[in-house]
Amino acid sequence: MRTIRVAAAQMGPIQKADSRQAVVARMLALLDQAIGQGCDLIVYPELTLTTFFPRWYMTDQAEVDTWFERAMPNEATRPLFDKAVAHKIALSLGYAELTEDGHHFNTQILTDKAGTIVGKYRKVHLPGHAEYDPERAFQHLEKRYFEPGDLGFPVWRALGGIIGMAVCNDRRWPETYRVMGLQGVEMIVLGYNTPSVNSQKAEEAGDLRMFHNHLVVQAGAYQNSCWVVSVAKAGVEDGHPLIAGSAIVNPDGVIVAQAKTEGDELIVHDCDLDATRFGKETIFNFARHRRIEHYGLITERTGAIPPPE
Ligand code: CDV
Repeated sequence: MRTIRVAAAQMGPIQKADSRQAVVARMLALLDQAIGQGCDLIVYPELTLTTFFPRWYMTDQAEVDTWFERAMPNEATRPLFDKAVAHKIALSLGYAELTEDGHHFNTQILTDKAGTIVGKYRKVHLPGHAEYDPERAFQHLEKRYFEPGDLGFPVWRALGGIIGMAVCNDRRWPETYRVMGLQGVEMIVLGYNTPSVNSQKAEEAGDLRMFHNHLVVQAGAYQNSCWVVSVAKAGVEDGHPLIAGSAIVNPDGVIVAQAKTEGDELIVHDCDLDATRFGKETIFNFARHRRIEHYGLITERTGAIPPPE
């Protein structure tokens, strides 16, 4: 058995006025729990350090940049890295990244147990819009504040396995999982901030949104025979509710641990990476069964074009 004891560190709401230091204090409390339970890896959600700021329309780039991190670790997150290193636990954490040459990404990182960043992923599938949209009940301006990730979907040999990352909306796209599946991924860690309400369809039920949340990660895990650790930022942020439902999914697509609250909550599971083998060697043995001669449209075409009438 190659087991990673993983902790999914769901975060409750973070208000606009909350400081990075206050958030990191909450993250440290979850880290303490994970250390107490002997975890190898703790996974925090998308944009862990701040409120989900893309819901706010801003025109002043200097103001926008206050939501971004120019270095990782930095002064605010150093205590997290220091504690993780002292207790030999790996971290995965989402944050808004501002690069030295001025690029903006929605980023997730993975450290090893020595605190070295061994993996960086930048969100590819940015949902929402770039300009103020008066038709929506609230804004979702990721396309305004971030550039699409420029690193693809890499995987890393870490913690004795093959690990990949994704960020929120990426989890809804089968391509995300398959590109990593084609690199033999054994565990995908991801975080999300998913509004409980559809800004363009008020009547969409919260239950349906939770169903979709789980459907996509369960399908991705099963179809690629890997573990998926899916971690929410949840609860009501400045009047805007986010779904919870953080889950750890096994390679059969079954949820083996799920958060019960909408607050800061740790869920833990021993993930045996060897449990990915059976699916990878049988029904999802890609080398034996895939038919790439029929998949060309996937990379040739972006939008759907129905056949002529
Ligand atoms: N942060 C996100 O990427 N949220 C999207 C919402 C807008 C649908 C999600 O896929 O959950």
